[in-house]
Amino acid sequence: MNSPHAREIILRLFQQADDGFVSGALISRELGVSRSAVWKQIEGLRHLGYSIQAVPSRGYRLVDSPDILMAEELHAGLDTERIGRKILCREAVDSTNRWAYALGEQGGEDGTVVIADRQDAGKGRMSRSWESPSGVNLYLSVLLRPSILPWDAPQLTFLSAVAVCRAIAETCGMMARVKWPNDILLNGRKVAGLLNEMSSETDRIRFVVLGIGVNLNMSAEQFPADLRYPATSVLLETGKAVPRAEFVRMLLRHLDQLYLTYLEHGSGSVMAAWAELSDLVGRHVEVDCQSKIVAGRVVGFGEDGALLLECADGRREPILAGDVRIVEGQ
Ligand code: BT5
Repeated sequence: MNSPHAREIILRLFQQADDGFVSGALISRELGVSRSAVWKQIEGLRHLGYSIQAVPSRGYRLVDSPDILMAEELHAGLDTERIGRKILCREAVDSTNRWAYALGEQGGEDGTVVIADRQDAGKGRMSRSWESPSGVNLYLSVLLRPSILPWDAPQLTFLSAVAVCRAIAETCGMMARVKWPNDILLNGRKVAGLLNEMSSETDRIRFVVLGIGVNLNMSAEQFPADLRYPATSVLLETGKAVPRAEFVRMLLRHLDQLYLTYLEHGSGSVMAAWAELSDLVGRHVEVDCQSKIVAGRVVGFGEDGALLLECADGRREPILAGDVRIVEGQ
């Protein structure tokens, strides 16, 4: 048995142990290897930063886990149906979206999740960049092959947004808000960004990549000074560090539940959940659509995820992409 698979089994046994102890005999039985081979695997885990106590006649006990993102550990506690059946982790990549996109082109499986500890060229929308220091945050992309029409794909951004808000709420009890189209705000500051990319033919999706970046434990000094929008991390808002592996599992569970509902029942419930997390309806905004700026009052969101604006002349304009600025005092 290879080491990653053995480590996954041992970490799962620790999670399932009632009193925290797992006997060497049980591990050796589950792995089908000798007691000395078990000891070697335990040493391997210690080497990765896991603190494991060995007590004669009781066995091994996991005292502390390092805050690393390792596929075996993420897998060990995961019970999703579609998303995360395969998880790949790397220490550094240019961009997890690029990595997932390349996997998509090579025939990668639906539901594959890729995670990096650091991105050297993290991507935002419209060729902008995403600050991605190591050891503190989450940079994750999911490869999906949904049988939906290409023009429905933007709905998946709303699905990611709801999943991120739910995972943040479960982690720290704070309700994040969504800002159309792809920002997640905590106390009015950007805590996460989403970037979905797609490969399609005229009326068929080959695959979609859901890119999710969440600032979990980033410190104030790690943010560059020239951000477009005030930014924050969960740690900065709550004073508590987030164990990243736990957060990933929660996020994948929410994504999986929402995705299954979406595939079975359509976008209705996802869009309704998203609209509840948005406080834009009724606000006066200006939307920078690159080629033009459109001003108006937000009256709702279309099923395709468009922002519906009522302009000064009474005209209703659906906007599919752009950057929103709330115009105060109207
Ligand atoms: C986004 O773009 O918000 C989408 C970000 C998506 C990042 C994820 S990480 C995993 C996956 N792999 C990737 O390569 N990307 C995805 P946009 O709305 O264009 O916002 C980008 C702007 O936010 C930048 O121009 C900065 O001003 C600001 N920014 C950059 N890094 C930030 C950070 N870590 N936190 C908050 N704001 C940031």
